[in-house]
Amino acid sequence: MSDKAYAVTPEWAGRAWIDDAKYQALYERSISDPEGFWGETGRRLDWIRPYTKVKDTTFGPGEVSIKWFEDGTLNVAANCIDRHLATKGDQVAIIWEGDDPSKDETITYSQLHERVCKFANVLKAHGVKKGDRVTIYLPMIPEAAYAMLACARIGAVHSIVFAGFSPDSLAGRIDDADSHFVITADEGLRGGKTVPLKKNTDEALERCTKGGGKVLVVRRTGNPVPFKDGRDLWLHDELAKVDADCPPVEVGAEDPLFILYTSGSTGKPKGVLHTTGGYLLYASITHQYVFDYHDGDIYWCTADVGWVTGHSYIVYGPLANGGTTLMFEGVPTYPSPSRFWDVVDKWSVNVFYTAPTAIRSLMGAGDDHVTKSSRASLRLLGSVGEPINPEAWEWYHRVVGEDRCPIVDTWWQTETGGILITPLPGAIAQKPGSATLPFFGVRPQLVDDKGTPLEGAAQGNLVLLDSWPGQARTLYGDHDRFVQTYFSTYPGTYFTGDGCRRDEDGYYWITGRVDDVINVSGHRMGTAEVESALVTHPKVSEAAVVGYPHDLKGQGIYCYVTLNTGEEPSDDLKKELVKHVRHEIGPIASPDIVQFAPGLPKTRSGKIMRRILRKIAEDEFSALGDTSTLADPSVVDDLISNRQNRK
Ligand code: 6R9
Repeated sequence: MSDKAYAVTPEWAGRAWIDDAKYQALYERSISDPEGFWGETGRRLDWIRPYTKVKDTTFGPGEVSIKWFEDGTLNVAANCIDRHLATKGDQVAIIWEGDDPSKDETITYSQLHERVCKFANVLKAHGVKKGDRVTIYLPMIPEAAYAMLACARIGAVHSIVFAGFSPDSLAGRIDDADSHFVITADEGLRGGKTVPLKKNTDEALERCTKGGGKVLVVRRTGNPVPFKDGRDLWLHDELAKVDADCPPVEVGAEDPLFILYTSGSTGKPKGVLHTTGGYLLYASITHQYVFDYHDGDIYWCTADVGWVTGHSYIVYGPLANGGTTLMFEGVPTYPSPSRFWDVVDKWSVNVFYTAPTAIRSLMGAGDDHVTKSSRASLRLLGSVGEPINPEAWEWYHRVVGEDRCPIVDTWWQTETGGILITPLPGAIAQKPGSATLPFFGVRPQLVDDKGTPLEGAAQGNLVLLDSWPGQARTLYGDHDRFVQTYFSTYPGTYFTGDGCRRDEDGYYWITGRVDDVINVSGHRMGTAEVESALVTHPKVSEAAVVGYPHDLKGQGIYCYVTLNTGEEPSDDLKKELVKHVRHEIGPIASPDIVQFAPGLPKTRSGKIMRRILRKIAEDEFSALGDTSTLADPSVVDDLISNRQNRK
């Protein structure tokens, strides 16, 4: 091995589903015979009508079309619940750990079945049908999982909007999905603070121009909230009116399961659409092999169901596998930075999956918070959402895992549905900071900016040469944008938007986004979204936003703002602009740095040269490169002398 590596221990090679020999053989097979490999693997799901076709996919050039198991039918809720009832009815499906450490609940598969059926009957009673889009704006409470599975049970398409998004963001997503049913809660509770979800929903619905309809409200905190008769419904009232008999609807493998909005290079979020059969199969197989999940294991993914990680690895993957999945309402630091490890001990968690930003912040809080817990139950650790720096990886390994637990650094995206590049813990030696090798069926390639393939050890742009079952099929209502965004940069391949290095051992090291997407605390954010929010402020004329390296968040948000003529820059105005962006998009989009700039560096054709802005934000202005194409090179001097991130 060319770098420091952590070999697979004999114990792991012996106990894991996949050891080195199996990885090699199955990977080979999955690439040389995808039809055969996935055709067999697809049988891990329960099909109503078994498929006869397996793979029908093309990445162009020209038409892009992705279909898996096209003529099969199934139901996702039946796969995640009903088929486990005979053997696992009394096994816990979901452990819910509240924000307040004294509040928790366990839900068995039988209970889950009853609750999801009743929930689905409430949806049906209010006219929700197969194919309808249902917007879910909920905190991390079991009802979020019930709502997802209830939609799946009746063939409705859920669109979850993270509970940290603003009313404006919510409204945009309700309208884009043309959704006429919203599920929310009176309030959320995180780190002891309430989040006004119902109030936000009311505001969002006032702004909607297309979507809207009924609002189903879960009572979470019980604090009084406004209620609109005829439109708003209390979940507990509605549940009292329905029974628990709700047969699962037969759904085509290529019928939509959910839409999930994610940031791209333009201001408008993209409605990534996932379908039923291939998605569930891929979530299920990756959950089993990557986390080496065995019956009886207690598995905890700390993500929120508002992100794709919560979809695939809190709800669909673990439940499809008949597992026990822990759902956590709170935050890593409440009531103290020991919270994660207290929860691990409380429920004897075996597999723990979190994000580098959380690891870095807990690392900063000091080892004592970790070492005072036992963590004896932990066997495997995971990381997702952004590149993990080797120091954080080593700390996670040594302090949290006591050198005993392998770490799976899993690279994937909202669009990929499930994990694509990752070590398998019984098969692949880990190198701190590398996502290592592709999962079955995944064909990564590095290309230079012209699209020329790079062989051997190299650095370039990461593309994928062929489809896998979990891949997104389109952007909701905008297939052209889907083709344009992912398949036109390097025709015939799926472009991930990530830069990547491959080392002498063939290991992949993701270096971060190469487009105008930044990754703040593991959350994807389009710089254009933040810019659009800034320019809606009455005093702002123009704005340019870039990412810069941030110790805890991975990347921070650096905003260059040009004010309207006559407006005076001030610290108060900076604060006001930060507040404005939080209000427009949500707290996850809080600018870290605002720099007032009388002018932005533009080419003669009016394009902002972000390369220069990035360098100045990084405090690396000695290496600005060629500035001769700028319309007015003198703006750069002002930007440098007023730079806000001096190291
Ligand atoms: C699952 C998820 C996707 C972007 C992706 C990449 C970054 C995710 C990573 C990682 C390095 C990892 N990313 N996992 N970078 N190592 N293990 O996060 O989906 O929110 O769509 O973000 O996140 O840049 O392109 P999503």
